[in-house]
Amino acid sequence: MNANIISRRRETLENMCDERARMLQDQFNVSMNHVNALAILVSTFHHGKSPSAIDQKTFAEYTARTAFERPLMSGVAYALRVPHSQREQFEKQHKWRIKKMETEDQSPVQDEYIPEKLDPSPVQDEYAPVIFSQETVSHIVSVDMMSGKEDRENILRARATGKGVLTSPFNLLKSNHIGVVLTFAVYNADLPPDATQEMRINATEGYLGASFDVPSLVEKLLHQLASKQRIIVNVYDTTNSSAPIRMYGPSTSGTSQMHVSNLDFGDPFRRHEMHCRFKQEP
Ligand code: WA2
Repeated sequence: MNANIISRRRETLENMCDERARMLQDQFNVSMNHVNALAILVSTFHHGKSPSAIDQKTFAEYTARTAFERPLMSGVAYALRVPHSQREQFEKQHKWRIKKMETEDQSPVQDEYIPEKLDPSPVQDEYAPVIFSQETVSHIVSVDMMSGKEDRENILRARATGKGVLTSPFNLLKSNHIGVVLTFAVYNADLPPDATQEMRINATEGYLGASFDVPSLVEKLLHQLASKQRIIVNVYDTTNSSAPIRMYGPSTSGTSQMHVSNLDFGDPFRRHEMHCRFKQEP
C-alpha cells in the first residue's frame, strides 16, 4: 500500500481514538464534579442542619432530577459512618439492621438482591451503612459498604485524602456489570486544605459514592458518534502496567495497527487508557 495512504489511515485512527477518549474523560469529569457537589449538599443540609433537611425521599427526588448532570453514573448513594458503639441506637432509629454485603453465593437471580434478605453485619469497629440512595441503586440501602473489599478501600482512601477516589474495576452489585465506584468523604468541619490524614479521619461523617456501570454507559456514549462501526474501542485500567484490566470492549488479539489514547479520570492513584483499532484491515 502507498505510504501516503498508510499514514493517513493512522492519522484517522489517532483522531477517532483521541476524540472518543476526550469525550469519555470530559463526561467522567463533569459527573465527578457533580458527585462532589452532592457530597457538599449532604454536608450542608443533612449534617449542617438540625433537624436535617434531607431524608431518603428528598435525596431520591433530587438525585433523580439531577441525574442528567452525571451522565456516566448509574446511581449515587450516601453511607453514614457508624462506630460500633452507636450501632444499636442507629439500628433502633432506622428500624433495620446493618447488613453485610454479599457478592458471591447470592441468590441465583440477580434481581433478587434484596437488602431484607441479607444477613446482619458481624461485629466490626465501624460500619458504613447506606442511608440515602438514588432509586437506581436502592438495593444497597442498609448495606455496610465497608464489608465489600473495593468499597472499603475506597472509603478509607477517600477519607484520608479528602479527594474523589476510584476503585479498580469490579463486578457491581445486582447489575453484575464491571464498573468502578467513585467516593467522596463528607466531613463535619470545613477542613483546611493542609489538614493531616488523622484530622480528616476524625472529622469524617460519611461517604458519598457513585457507581459507573462501564459497559452500558460507555456503549451509550460511543453510540452517539458516527462511524462507530469502523473501529474497535477498548478501555483498560492500567494502574498495574504488567496486568492491565479490561473494562470495556471485546477481548481482542491481532496484529492490526492500534492507537493508545490516555484517559485521566481524576484519581492520580489509578491509570486508564483507551485502545483503538480498525475493524477491517485495509
Ligand atoms: N454502589 C452501587 N453499586 C455497587 C456499589 C456501590 N457503592 N458497590 C458495589 N456495587 C455509597 O463509597 C460509598 C457505592 C458506595 C458509596
